[in-house]
Amino acid sequence: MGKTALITGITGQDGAYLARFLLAQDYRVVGAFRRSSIVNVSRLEYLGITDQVELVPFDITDMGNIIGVFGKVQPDELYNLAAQSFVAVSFDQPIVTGEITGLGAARVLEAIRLINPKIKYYQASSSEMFGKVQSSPQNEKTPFYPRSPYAVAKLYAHWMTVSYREAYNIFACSGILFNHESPLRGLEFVTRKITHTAAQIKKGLVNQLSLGNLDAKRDWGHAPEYVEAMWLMLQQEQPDDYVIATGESHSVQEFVEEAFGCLDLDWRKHVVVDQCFFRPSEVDVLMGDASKARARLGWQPRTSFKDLVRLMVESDMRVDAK
Ligand code: NDP
Ligand code: GDR
Repeated sequence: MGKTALITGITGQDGAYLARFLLAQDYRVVGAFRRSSIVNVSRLEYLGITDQVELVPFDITDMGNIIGVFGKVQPDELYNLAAQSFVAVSFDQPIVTGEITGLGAARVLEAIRLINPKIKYYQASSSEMFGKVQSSPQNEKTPFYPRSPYAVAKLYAHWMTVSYREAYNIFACSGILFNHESPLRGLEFVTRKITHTAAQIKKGLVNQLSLGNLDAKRDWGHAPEYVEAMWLMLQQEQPDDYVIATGESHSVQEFVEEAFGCLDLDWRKHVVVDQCFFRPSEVDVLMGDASKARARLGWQPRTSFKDLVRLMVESDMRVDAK
């Protein structure tokens, strides 16, 4: 058995794909999950890896729990993916978002400093930190301008990562990942909401898809490729921060057109715009420049926009909601 990796947020989209990737690299993978009345390991089940991952109860808001888990697991690498990750909800729950998404990272970094500063740390930072973009495309040098409580919390976690690297020499990396999607994406995010509902319409189960801002543009990539970049960052000689993106930007409407097109459906007959899905402040357009990752990590995206939409639609035609 090789190194030990501890993944917070193991029950999420990226946690599942990262666990699969690390298992294939012969890692011992420990997944830290939040205790609830029903523990949802459906994504690990979907990938057929539940039995290969050691699961430990973990809550990123509880410092004692974090210290206990790190002491017991003794990880070589720590991937901090746990977050309240839905931007829309962060406007309704700004404090809990700050506790989990912002201060959570600070607790994890502090536990690393106290228990074993040799643990390598990956922080799941976000293109949302660029928010109201100051220049385009966005790279590691682009100034940040967060536009939601989620983005503000992520920005705090990002700077704490940089700060612990510089102050305590911890091998801490911040991966500034642009949107990445898959059949395992949560149903509340716009891509999966579109592909899942389009499939439901095709199956005759529903007739309407309600969306918010169709003009928002995002740089959408394929999640399994993005978790590889997380690992690559921790294998370098020096810790650093990297933008991970495709370099292409498409609107929500383009995603809708593509998804409905895959099913020979006329989207205009089914899509309605509902103000309730608009956000108090919006991120209008994001487009990443991942040339540093390409040069230093040898990382590049492999799935085109059209192929991403199609693989999600096809998956949603095969199965029901996860
Ligand atoms: P998900 O929302 O699918 O997963 C989030 C994970 O965090 C879940 O496992 C969730 O557990 C866990 N979590 C939430 N609160 C706590 C808590 N208090 N203690 C412990 N665990 C908790 O996110 P993704 O997999 O899509 O994203 C992974 C990370 O990357 C997140 O930090 C996200 O903000 C960030 N990110 C994601 C991008 C994307 O496009 N997907 C882009 C850039 C950054 P539970 O199942 O119990 O809710
Ligand atoms: P985002 O993803 O906010 O970019 O955050 P989301 O899919 O929620 O929204 C993308 C864009 O689509 C617009 N939109 C809608 N969004 C949702 N969820 N539902 C709708 O009905 C709808 N209609 C239009 C939004 O306004 C927005 O402009 C994701 C999360 O994974 C974050 O955790 C991560 O950090 C960023 O991606 C990068």
